[in-house]
Amino acid sequence: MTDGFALEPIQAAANQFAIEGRLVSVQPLQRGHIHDTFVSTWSQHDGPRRYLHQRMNDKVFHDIPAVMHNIEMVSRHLRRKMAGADTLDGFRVMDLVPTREQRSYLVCDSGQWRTYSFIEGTTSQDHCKDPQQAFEAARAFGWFQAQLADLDATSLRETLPRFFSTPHRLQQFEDALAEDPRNRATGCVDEIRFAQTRHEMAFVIDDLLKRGEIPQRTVHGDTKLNNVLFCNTTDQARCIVDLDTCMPGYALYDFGDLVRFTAATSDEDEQDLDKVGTDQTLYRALVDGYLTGTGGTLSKREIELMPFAARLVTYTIGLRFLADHLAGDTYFKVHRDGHNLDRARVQFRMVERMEQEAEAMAVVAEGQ
Ligand code: GN1
Ligand code: MG
Repeated sequence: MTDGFALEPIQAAANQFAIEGRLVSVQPLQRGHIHDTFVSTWSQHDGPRRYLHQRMNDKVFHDIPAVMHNIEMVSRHLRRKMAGADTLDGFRVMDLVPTREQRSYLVCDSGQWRTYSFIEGTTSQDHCKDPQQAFEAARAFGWFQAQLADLDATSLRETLPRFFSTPHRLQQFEDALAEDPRNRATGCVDEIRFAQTRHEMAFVIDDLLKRGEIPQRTVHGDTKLNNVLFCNTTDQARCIVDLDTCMPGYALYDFGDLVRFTAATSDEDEQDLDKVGTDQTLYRALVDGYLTGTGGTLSKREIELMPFAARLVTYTIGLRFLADHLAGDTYFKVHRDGHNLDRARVQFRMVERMEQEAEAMAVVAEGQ
């Protein structure tokens, strides 16, 4: 057993992928709230090599073929632009390792698995160390989105319907509250009230999209800092990972999620709410990095909405955590009692802090 996982099924799955050499070891990687992730080391003719394996969560992603289809479409699009080179503007693309039967993922008794080559010489970070790193992360996600502007959006499947829609998240929260299957509502009256008093905010972006005032774009959809791989020697962003939620959405979702996570002064599940807030220096670095990365592709309206998006996405993720707490923790992995409620509290406190700092967070767009 390793961290609660039986080793044998993981090794058996890893051995089904077209990897040369002998499997030496496999270890769990604590990453994300959805999939189970492991790193394996193989002894190959030219030395050891590492791979990353993920058992995909099919309770969250009901249509794994569609998820894999999207990842392949996006990777192929980027690779076409690379025209045989190893990198594009200094960025690499994750290599999916096929199964021994030449499929992009494996279906076996222990679940549905995919494998990537590990990009050596890089690391991912859970905490932002300085403004330069924030700038780099934002530049990378902005670059990524700009590269997807000429990808035919109809080629992507909507793997999680209305994933980015705050009105939809509000409805899911209201449904969980109405059902209250674990009788948890009485234990989170303040959080429920917080969610409900801000419900008007939920409709702003969807209305702008409907009226065509901001464009729909293909977005990454999960722009946590730890979804960027940084070069160990130069500290530059080298690769964007976790393409699970690459779908049509709105650009500002990616920016908002970046602020929520990367500029946070605390962990996402911090229990001491006095520590929660948004670091304004990191926030400015994220604005600059994102504007640099998107390279002039954002409209004036989008740029002006950047601080609002930070608040909205933080509120939206808070709604999702609270809804899952009420529903009995069926979506996000939890590691302690009340974990989702703690996460929701952090998001809501962060929204409150951003409301207080709205003026300082304003972004002025130049020109049209
Ligand atoms: C989930 O598991 P991870 O970290 O890749 C979630 C995101 C949330 C995030 C909150 C498919 O992402 O949408 O923003 O947790 N992914 C899915 O930490 O729901
Ligand atoms: Mg993710």
